[in-house]
Amino acid sequence: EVKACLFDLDGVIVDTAKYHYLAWKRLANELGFDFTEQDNERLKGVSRVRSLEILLEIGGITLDEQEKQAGMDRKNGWYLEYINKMDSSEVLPGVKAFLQALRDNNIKIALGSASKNAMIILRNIDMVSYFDAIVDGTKTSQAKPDPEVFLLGAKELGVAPSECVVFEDAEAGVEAAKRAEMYCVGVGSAEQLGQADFVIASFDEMSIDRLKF
Ligand code: B16
Ligand code: MG
Repeated sequence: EVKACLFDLDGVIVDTAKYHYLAWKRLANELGFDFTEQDNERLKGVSRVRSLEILLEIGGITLDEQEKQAGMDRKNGWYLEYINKMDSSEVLPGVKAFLQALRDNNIKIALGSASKNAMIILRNIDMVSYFDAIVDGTKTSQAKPDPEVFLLGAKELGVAPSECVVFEDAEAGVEAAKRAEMYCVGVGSAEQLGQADFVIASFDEMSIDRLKF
């Protein structure tokens, strides 16, 4: 029986990937190379440090620890400028209706995001109150595909992993959910999220009935 649903943030509840992209691109350009939207696919669901490492690999650049920290800080400053302008109009289609249906059916709700900026985003889109537990990048030490973020979510909700369903848009996140031994619904393309138990293109396709497997 499903007792809880755990949601990734970026790519599931909102599309902040476009803001991450613009901010990383600006850093890449400052460092003297280009960074395409296709390159950005590699950063989805990946931690901030790992994102920087991938970016530097693409540019063929090495930085020392201090320069890396400065680069991440600059990128995050630009990213914050974007997310501080977000409002509830950026919540992806069908998300609020599905979360409300979960609440009406007494199914618990948690956030399981790698982002250290998750609280700012949830406040700006006015969705903090939907969540019974919020696990984000400030609470975890292991990045996805490590299952830590989802296991911590289940623990905070007081439910067993086998009673949880995870919604994820990134391959690393789907892998994390499966390693946590949770049921996983992919959000996006079935080709890319083959490891998920089933895939929806958007929450307009999702309903409580589809949780009864
Ligand atoms: P921050 P999610 C992830 O969020 C993003 O998908 C990923 O691109 C980003 O690098 C990561 O958060 C860290 O974010 O720099 O804000 O701490 O998909 O796990 O909700
Ligand atoms: Mg994501």
